[in-house]
Amino acid sequence: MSQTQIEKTLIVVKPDATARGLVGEIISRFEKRGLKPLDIRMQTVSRAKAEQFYAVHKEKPFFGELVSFISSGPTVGVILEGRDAIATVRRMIGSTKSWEAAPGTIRGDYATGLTDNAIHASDSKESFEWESKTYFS
Ligand code: FUP
Repeated sequence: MSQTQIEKTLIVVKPDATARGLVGEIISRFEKRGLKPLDIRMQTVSRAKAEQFYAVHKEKPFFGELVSFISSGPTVGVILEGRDAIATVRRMIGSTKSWEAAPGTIRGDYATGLTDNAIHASDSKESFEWESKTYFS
């Protein structure tokens, strides 16, 4: 049949989207696509946890803004499992910059900015391992 494999990924609904009441809508899209939630947690992450979570970006000029934003309010992290989950979810969330994200993607439908772009999703197995360990710690 196909070459794809069952894998896990992490999505985090960001504070802009939780504030706007989009948690159910966003998780529902993944469920309808056949991605199964395995674990879920709502939390306002501390600055320290946010810095760990985004450690890969620590040298970037936007690091401070990113950390402040993600720790500014409630987030919802979900571990999803499904066929080719990492790439499938990345396609579903759309481009990082909300104004470039295609309609029909989560960012294309709901995101309003660059830092406040509604959702995070792991972009590789390595980032999934690090991010899920950090988020659920
Ligand atoms: P993505 O994996 O699509 O979330 O995007 P990146 O890993 O490139 O960026 C991580 C986060 O930093 C994104 F959610 C958006 C944010 N960002 C900024 O706030 N400013 C920038 O100039 C670039 C990215």
